[in-house]
Amino acid sequence: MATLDLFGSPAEGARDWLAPQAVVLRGRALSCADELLDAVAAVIAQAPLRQMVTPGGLTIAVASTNCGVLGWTSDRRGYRYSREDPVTGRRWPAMPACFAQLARQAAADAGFPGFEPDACLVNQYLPGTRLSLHQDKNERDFGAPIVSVSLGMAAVFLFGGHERADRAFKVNLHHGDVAVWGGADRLRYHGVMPLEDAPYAQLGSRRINLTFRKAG
Ligand code: MD6
Ligand code: FE
Repeated sequence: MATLDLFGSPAEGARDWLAPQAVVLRGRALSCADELLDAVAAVIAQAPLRQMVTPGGLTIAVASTNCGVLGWTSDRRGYRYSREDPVTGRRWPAMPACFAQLARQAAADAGFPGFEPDACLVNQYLPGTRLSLHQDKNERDFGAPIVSVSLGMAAVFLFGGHERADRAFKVNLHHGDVAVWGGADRLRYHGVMPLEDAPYAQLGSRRINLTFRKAG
């Protein structure tokens, strides 16, 4: 029922721990979600969504862009953070104030005070899009956590161990949920299962994920 969907995560305020230093803050972004989505549209207008290519030459299914001082990019030469958007040749758009504030506060709620992200990767998923298991290790310092904000259609997040073959938990992420992992859990494998088509409110058949990091 559409009315149930209006409330996003079914358990606003709950904290679901995935590991000692990894938690999903249910509905943490709901109160500012409309503001976040307006800011996402403004970022995409300046730095368009694009499908990047892996060093191995495969096209990444997720469409991405960035905001903040540094942006995550991938091409035939490798994965890295850059100050310029290779598509426009300009700096990435500034990180909107509401993005930085949410990331900082969610990190503090999860036990990581003092998080100051300098990079926000904006990912768009369409029905069928998946993200295979990987570790985030292009950042200079693994001392800072990762903050991941889900907007739009729900997704099944995979949260694994420190080896690719380790068993991964499946976690449903709804509009407004914020996942935070850091410390001993910073380098765990994670990914997203192929998205099911269950249109969500004003975003329709899309999921937007914001991933905040301290990259430089
Ligand atoms: C997500 N993205 O889009 C999570 N990590 O829900 C990632 O975990 C990610 O998209 C490293 C590099 C690119 C990514
Ligand atoms: Fe990742």
